[in-house]
Amino acid sequence: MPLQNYINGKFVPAVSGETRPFHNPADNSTIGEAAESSAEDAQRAILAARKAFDEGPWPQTPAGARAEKLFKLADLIESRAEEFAAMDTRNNGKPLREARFDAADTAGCFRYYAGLATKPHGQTFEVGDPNIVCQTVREPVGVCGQIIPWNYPLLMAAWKLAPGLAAGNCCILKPSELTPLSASVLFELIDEVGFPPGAVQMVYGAGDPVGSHLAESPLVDKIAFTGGGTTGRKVMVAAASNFKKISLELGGKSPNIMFADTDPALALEFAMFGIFAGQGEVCSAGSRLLLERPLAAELLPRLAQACEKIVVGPGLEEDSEMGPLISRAHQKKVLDYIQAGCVEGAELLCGGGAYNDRRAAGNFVQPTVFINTRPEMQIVREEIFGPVLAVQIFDTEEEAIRLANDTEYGLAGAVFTRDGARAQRVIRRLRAGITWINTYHPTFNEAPWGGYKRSGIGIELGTYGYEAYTEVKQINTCLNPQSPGWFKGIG
Ligand code: TXE
Repeated sequence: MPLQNYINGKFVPAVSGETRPFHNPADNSTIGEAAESSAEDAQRAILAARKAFDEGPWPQTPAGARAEKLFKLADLIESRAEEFAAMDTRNNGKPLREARFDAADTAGCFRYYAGLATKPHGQTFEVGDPNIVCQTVREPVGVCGQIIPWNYPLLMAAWKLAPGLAAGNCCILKPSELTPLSASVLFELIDEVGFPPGAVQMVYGAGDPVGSHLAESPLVDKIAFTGGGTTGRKVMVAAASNFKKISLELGGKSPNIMFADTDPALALEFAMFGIFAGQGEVCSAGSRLLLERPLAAELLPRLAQACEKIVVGPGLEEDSEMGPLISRAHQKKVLDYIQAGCVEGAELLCGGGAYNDRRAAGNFVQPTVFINTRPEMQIVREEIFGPVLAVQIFDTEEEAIRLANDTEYGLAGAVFTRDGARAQRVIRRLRAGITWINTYHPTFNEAPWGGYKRSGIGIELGTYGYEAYTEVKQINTCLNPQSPGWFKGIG
């Protein structure tokens, strides 16, 4: 049976009855169909969410009771983690070991926000009038539309739903039309936990009309979006209609900076892990490798050899270290970028194409490294979102910082060096929101995640991510009510 929407506490097909097939990127076989919704389906979800928020009971449910449901959901996810991992691998392509990590992280995300729901959130303020107690409380924003991409189908659902629900919002999730699979089981578990109808819903379908309807609707109070910049801009423009609260998590072209005193073995592993984890389809990927010249001489020949040894294959095969890209169209886009790099005069250190063997049926691209790049090249400036690394060489700390910041993006970045003071100096001058010293990629539910510059607006995860799903209300209480004596003719 085609995967169904979850609206007002029930699994339902699209009003039109239409469906859309989805695929396994390792061989492009069709593995199922999901509801192909229209604006009407989205509208039904919005109306149910509006009622659930305006009339309750979810926003009024005590934080402890909300937390209990999210803890239970986390337990259920954990108990089916292996199944979730296999689903994301089949539908997204990533190796099983990565999908297993995502499943564990998803449970952890629900658990973290369940815990946070019951922690103190308000403040009191010392104000100029001794008769006034001035305090703030945090309240849910309202109906939240949550639009997610295909690179972390399950985990991105958690990043959106967990803080949204913990704070008492009514959430409508729109998964990517390319990766609907794991969300269907997530919503089976949500149904099993039993949230009030309309508190948490899901609508499958295309960005336009489903995502665009959520972004435009005056009945939606907040839109949270993760995806590409072009779509992000459309979402922001649509959201301006009723001044929705927005959060946008967009792309990146993040620098992985390595000074010459870095242990070459460590440098090699993290250069590769930074870009090839998740096939490079990771917003925070270290897609630019900035090497201090003496390290480059030693590292690059080793990097070329090591890339050839990466086991590229179907994610469901346990020994696969890198899987296929999400779709034929995306594979073509990445191969076109590689072509553009060659035309612009960059040199391929390794990789550069697809495969002619059994992998030809899937969307595989070889781990690819470009050297002899120039800062103005497309492959250095634009997000490729695939296994393509651009190497840039620097001679001084100042030059490293300049090259690192010479990008429209500002999501992530790393610096590798044994000089602790230099590491701090460089990282502080990096115009990016998520940074690492002597490592790359570790991401924590507890810590804020968000980009500078064109990489987005707002912050997810951590306490910041919870606050982003709340409004702040100021409450002033007078301890000694008396006439203000303002209008002389009264009384
Ligand atoms: O993403 P889209 P695409 C980047 C990456 C990639 C590029 C394009 O560079 O190559 O974006 O990817 C929904 N109104 N990232 O086209 O379109 C869509 O259905 C509302 C980085 O696949 O951004 C999906 O659910 N919603 C990124 C979601 O937006 C719309 C992850 C994301 O799809 C919509 C993915 C509309 N008009 C891609 N049109 C990251 N930051 O991690 C589409 N959508």
